[in-house]
Amino acid sequence: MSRRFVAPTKEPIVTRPDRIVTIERHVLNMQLQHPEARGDLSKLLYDIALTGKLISREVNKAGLVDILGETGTVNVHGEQVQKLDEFANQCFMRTFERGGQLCVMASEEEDDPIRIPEDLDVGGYVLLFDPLDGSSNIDANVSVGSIWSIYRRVTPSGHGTLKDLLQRGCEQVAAGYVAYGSSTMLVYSTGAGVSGFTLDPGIGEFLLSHPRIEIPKKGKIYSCNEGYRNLFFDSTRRFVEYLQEVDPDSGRPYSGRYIGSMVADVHRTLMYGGIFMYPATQKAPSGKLRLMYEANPMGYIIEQAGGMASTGKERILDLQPTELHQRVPLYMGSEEDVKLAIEFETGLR
Ligand code: P6P
Repeated sequence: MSRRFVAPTKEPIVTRPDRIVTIERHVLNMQLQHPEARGDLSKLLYDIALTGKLISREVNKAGLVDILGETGTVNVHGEQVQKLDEFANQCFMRTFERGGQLCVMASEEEDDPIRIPEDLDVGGYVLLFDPLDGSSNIDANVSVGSIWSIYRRVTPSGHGTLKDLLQRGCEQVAAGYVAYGSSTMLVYSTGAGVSGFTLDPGIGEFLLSHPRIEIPKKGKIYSCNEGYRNLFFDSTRRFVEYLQEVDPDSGRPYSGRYIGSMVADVHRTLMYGGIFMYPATQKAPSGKLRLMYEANPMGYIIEQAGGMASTGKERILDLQPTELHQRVPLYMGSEEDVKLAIEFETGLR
């Protein structure tokens, strides 16, 4: 008679190092901790994983198939839309419009809110996404990523509106990203810490590889585009110069690392510590990165991992959005490093 498997420990399955945990199993275990949950958020997260697999497959063969090059169209920000951008955008829209969990969506690639087709069901959640962030790097085979943010709707019923979309980042119920790099990683949080999954393309599963990601309280890496140094405001320039001073007792000089792809730069910051910053400049007083589908979801992940995400003056997740594609200066990463940046940007240093 076969012996029943006796678990070697009562540790929850999602953190037991001796088990292979798929993201679907992880999501289900998280749901089971909320008896009131009906499973709609779980279905959304399953579809995030599906979308990540579909986009990963295309990104990883981009060099082989004539999918590179540009569609010749331009998005709302005046940027050339790469074919992979459009493929990723369509992947998100087609996957999520059919699920029945959303009342409205918004994409970096779409000027206006994305309405759920009339013949399909609407639900109680809202999704905002950047389908393929960093896409200007695709032709150079640099890591790119998808960023997504999920809220509960605030309007009572029917199709969602801008009011459902323009919520503060602290109201997010889930957020995360898929990094298409040396491996494809899905990193997400539903408010109880950050978990990372690595795609095994051989079986098409995201497997739990980083059960609980926590960012170091202080790092040794700063990340910004120093090509704009002469456009930085004085406070920003002085902060960067401070990090570059030689003072071994305080761990300076920091190393400079900048990939130019937000998902890659933030993922490195999450894993190693330090600070990623895209500050306001004299040319772009609101910075470049978008609040709703870049700063808020990445800031949520960084905070859930024990870090901080600030505009240099206030918490990003406290900002009340006014426009769908609004930009925001951002400093995110290790708590001590972001606090130091705030001291410079608020004139305390
Ligand atoms: P810059 C990519 O185009 C992107 O939106 C982010 O992924 C990245 O962090 C930033 O812009 C890079 O901008 O001005 O340094 O090229």
